[in-house]
Amino acid sequence: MLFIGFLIRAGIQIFGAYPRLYWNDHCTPGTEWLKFPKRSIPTDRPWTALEQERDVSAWLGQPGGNNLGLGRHWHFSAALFWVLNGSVYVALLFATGEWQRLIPTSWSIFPDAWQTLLTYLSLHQPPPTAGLPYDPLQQLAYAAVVFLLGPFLILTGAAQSPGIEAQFPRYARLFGGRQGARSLHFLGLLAFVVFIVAHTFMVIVTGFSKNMGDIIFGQHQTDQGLAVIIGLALIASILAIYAVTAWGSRRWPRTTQHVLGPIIRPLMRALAVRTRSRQHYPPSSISPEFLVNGVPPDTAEYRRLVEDGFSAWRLEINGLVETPLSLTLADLHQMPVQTQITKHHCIQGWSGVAEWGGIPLSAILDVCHPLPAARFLILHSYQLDTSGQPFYESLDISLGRHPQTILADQMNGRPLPVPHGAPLRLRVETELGFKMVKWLRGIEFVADYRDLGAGQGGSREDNMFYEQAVGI
Ligand SMILES: Nc1nc2c(c(=O)[nH]1)N[C@H]1C(S)=C(S)[C@@H](COP(=O)(O)O)O[C@H]1N2
Ligand SMILES: [Mo]
Repeated sequence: MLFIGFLIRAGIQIFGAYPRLYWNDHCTPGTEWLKFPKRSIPTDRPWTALEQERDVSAWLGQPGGNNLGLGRHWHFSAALFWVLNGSVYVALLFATGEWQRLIPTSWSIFPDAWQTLLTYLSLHQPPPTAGLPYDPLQQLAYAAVVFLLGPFLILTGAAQSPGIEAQFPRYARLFGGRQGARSLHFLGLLAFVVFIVAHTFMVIVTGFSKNMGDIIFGQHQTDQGLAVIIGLALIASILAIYAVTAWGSRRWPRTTQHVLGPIIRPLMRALAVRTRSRQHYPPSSISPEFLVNGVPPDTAEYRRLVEDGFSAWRLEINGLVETPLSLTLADLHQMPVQTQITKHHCIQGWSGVAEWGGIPLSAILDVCHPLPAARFLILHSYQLDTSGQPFYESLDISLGRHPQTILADQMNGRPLPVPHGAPLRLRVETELGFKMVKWLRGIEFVADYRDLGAGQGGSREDNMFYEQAVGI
């Protein structure tokens, strides 16, 4: 109960970051099958996907407000404990023979469950199945939740990981793609809520104190009063835990990031850093409209660069390298070019497919020769973040050698447009979009990112409490 409540609450929080559901991975405005609020997007001015984030009430969301980063920390930490807890439960079911409570052994369960439903609807209480504590409808519902709905949520959750989809592009397709997986994951959440409401209702109306005895002590012959007290106290404690953790997260977001971060980090890093992108989508899957996040740099310096066609632009490569470089676009065009058609996953939840062309980062590493002490690349942008500081992100140096990590100056066969990061932006295809710094100014090699900004590994980690390596 504790973990599924965290999962549902934090799931609603995450949904609020992009409250639109699609069955196509382009997320073309107007093609959503569900959206909140109904108000549509501006047509009279450029807009960014970030404007579609919605505040979530703390009654519903964990931790409430506009808090995607912390919502993800809660969702993924709870998911780990929920899966661990569920695995122990299922292992014990089979180790003890108790699986027979849940798994029906005869097809007659379906007509029997239907009869049970009719009995309930006629406001009578059906008898439990002989030898079992549950009636057929109950058994079927429990079996479906434990063995179908639970795994379904795990599978559709995993299908939303950019790391998993990059390495196994066909996996997400089983669910209709990235957005299909997100839509199904949302419907799974609704199914869980319906089950919880119906289950709670039945516990109350079919003999509350007797049922509490069965739930708490495994019998209802004695101590029903005590079972009710313990049961209600447990429910009250769980609700109090949600309230206190939601409030605490909003009050001390950095502390929350530091407490929950280490729990989810090994998985996040494994999916972001250890997976290899092997995406080769056909040109026909390129999105007609690719959404934008981040507003182009609004500085005189950048405007001058745009005006003279980026001829004065340089990519400065420095820090812990043997050979610092200062590269013009013409220098970059001397290097080997790579194109790739890949799927972009924004942390908010939207996606899009485009063809990117540019220089493999590994080619740059081969020329600048990072020193052994260099463990991270810092990508610096011309753009100022919402905090007023230059946008930056860090990347594990090992990712620089991944096959589809490139510095792109081409999009869909044309020079990179300004909204998408002209003249040069990063593509790192196993991670979420915010790592792919646009309007690049330079790359700095460092031993640690803790001395930069607020020390969390990038602008979004510093200001929005995201993780540094984001394979989910
Ligand atoms: N400099 C800079 N780079 C940025 C951002 C930003 O705000 N500033 N937004 C990031 C986010 S959140 C995403 S999803 C992608 C979006 O890339 P696109 O605008 O080409 O779709 O760029 C990333 N790179
Ligand atoms: Mo994003």
